[in-house]
Amino acid sequence: MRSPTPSDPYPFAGQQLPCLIGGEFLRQGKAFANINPVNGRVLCSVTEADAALVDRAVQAARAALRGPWGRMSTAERAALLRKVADRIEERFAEFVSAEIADTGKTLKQASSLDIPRGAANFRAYADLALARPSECFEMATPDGRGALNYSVYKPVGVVAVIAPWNLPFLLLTWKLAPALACGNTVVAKPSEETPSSAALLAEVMQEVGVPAGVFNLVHGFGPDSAGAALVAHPDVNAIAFTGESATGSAIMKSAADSVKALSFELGGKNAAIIFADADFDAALAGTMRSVFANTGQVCLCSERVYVERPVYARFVEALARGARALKVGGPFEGADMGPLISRAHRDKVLSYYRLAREEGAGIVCGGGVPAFGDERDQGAFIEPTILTGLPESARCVREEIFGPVCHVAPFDSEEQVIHMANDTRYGLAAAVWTSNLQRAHRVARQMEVGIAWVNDWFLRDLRTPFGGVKLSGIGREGGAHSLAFFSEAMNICVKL
Ligand code: NAD
Ligand code: 6OD
Repeated sequence: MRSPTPSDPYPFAGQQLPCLIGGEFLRQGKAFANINPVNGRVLCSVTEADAALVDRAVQAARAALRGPWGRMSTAERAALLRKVADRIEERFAEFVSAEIADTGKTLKQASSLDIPRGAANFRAYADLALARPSECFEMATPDGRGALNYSVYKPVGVVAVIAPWNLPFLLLTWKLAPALACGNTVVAKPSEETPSSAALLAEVMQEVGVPAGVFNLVHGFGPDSAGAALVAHPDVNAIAFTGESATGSAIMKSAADSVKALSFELGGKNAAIIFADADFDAALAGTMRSVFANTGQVCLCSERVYVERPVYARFVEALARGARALKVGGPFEGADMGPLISRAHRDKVLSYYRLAREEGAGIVCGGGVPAFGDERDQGAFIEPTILTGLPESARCVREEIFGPVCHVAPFDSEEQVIHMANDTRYGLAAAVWTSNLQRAHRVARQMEVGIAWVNDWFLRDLRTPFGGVKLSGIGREGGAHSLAFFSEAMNICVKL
């Protein structure tokens, strides 16, 4: 798989990205601009689906359930999903180009995480769907009747997949692949900030022969646009959504009228806990990653770092040294950190940098915007930032910022840090750094989150449950959990 070079063009330069509905690429109605966050330039325009186009997409998906897709065996569907993965790899450079153009993320990350995970998602769910066991219960009643109960798994129907902009391809395919593997048809809506990798995927679906209407793609915004129309549509059976907690809440209200099944992966305010007995260098490198990866725009990022007092000062100093050494720049500059997704998001993150000062934080490093003296000054770059000295009640310690920033606080006991880490309305992820095995298990288990890493961060096995508690989500995906959400289990009871 070849990574793109600066001479590889953005695949959709000067074009209008279409929606894909019932096997037809459609460019009609309104369009909006797709902006490159590295320099503020327009990359392409994007067809915005209105309620009528969303309705066509849902009807196409409904019709496709009754077509060849509905009659295919799991093995035939799995074979098609593997072809999708193969084709993503054949067009790897284009996918990476599309992803880095929309997000400005580093070439290294897009080539090693975002796009490979997209292909891996399709392969993983092809395998998992094929290997799915069925339950069987033999029963006998006291009056001598007997029966054999077995379970069959049917598609839920038309699934809406709504994705955010931070890991666009990884997160879209994370839901799309199991939805298709289970025999559903899908109307997908990527974020308005990141339409390009989804647009390429639409081409790939056509190229490998996924039947018309099985995968439909609509572009647009949330409120008063494609997103809101999709989640309110009465013919959508289930919604798999990743995004902000507030958006999840709005979607839940809208979906309530037609009682849709919901799976939500939402925001986080995740803690990293570093005990004094941790391997210092490993904890430092892991925390650098967990705070600054993808410019802090990963729902799993650590925005609260708790360090045991004996190593606190040394850890803060080393983290600040690491943050100052991060090279900030565009995808092809060998940078460690790209821009934020947009100027609007940068305004939000900068408002938290200002708020931190007002709340009395020490700004150990960063806190502003880098100056390049070239076109990148029109982009959405921001400095990696480390805060200290805030009370646990400060808004900067409680609210999700979603940027390259963390607050570092000392702690004195295991009991205290468990309380601090759990004292949040979110509950997505935690990272615990210690060389004491018993403490590792004890503390990890007490984290009120969906996933706790011990001595690592963002190490993923796609068979494991993934999701959040409290404001961080509803339900679990991953492995058998995704298969369960995207299927209707049915019991057949045969009298013996
Ligand atoms: P967002 O909620 O603003 O948007 C996500 C998607 O929802 C976009 O496609 C958007 O157009 C759509 N949308 C917005 N309002 C809608 C509405 N009313 N009806 C239907 N669709 C609507 O989120 P974002 O800013 O794109 O992403 C960042 C957020 O996502 C952060 O809060 C982050 O923590 C969260 N996130 C969570 C996970 C997880 O796995 N838990 C993963 C990635 C991102
Ligand atoms: O790795 C995954 O499967 C996953 N859903 C990651 C989410 C990352 C959030 O930004």
